[in-house]
Amino acid sequence: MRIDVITIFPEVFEPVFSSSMLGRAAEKGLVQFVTHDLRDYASDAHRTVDDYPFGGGPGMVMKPEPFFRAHEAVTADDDRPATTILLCPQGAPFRQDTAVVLARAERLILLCGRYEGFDERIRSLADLELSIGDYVLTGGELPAMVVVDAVARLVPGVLGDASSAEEESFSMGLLEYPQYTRPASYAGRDVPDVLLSGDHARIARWRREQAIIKTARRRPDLLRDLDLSDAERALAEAQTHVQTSEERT
Ligand code: 9WO
Repeated sequence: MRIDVITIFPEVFEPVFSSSMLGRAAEKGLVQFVTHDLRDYASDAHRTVDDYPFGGGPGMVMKPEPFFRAHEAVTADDDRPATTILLCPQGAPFRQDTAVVLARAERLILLCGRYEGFDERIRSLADLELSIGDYVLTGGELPAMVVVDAVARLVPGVLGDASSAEEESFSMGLLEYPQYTRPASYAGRDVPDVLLSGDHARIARWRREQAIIKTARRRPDLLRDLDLSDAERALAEAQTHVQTSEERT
């Protein structure tokens, strides 16, 4: 997979793209990261990428020409078909299932904005507009890093242990079950006996039960579309009458 990022701050991606997981993926040739300075595609000596909004209003808007020229150049640099993504608060919610779909792409091109918004015509470059959450940031760079991190780790071979991506939070639509490591007793707080039992079937049942309980208490919205057995549904339903640990503090 090749991932291109078009931004006025290409340097902020450097430590992320060379960090442990993504850096190793790039060294192995599994993912190629290429950043592009949007200002290189501006047409004036001042390398201007923003301008005043027609109709008035606060702040500045990203000009269309630099993004169109940059996107044209980046697309033409490689024969493979690319999915272009614009990061903005108005985008579709980015979720684990979005990451799973994007991890199958041969190429991604991420468009990062700044200032108070994009000229609306820039949106036509994107196949997809994505939001990582309902808040406004100073730019699309941090969301782009979030998307790259979530997607790249799902590219086959990137994670050390392939099965950990399968089993983790959200892959079953549930929050993760409680996890423990040594010591078996810490400050008077013991690891649940079942995890020390060596009975793998019992451990699997306990983990699924705990995942359902945790999801029902914290994120009941995640349970509605899930395929639960009658017993599991009853277990989830019972949690709506139980205080969460957050509520007890
Ligand atoms: C800033 C602003 C200030 C005053 C009035 C209106 C305003 N709108 C904005 C704004 O939306 N700025 C954006 C900053 C323009 C596009 C890039 N920026 C951005 C992307 N902020 N937050 C995101 C983002 C992207 C994906 N997921 C969550 C947030």
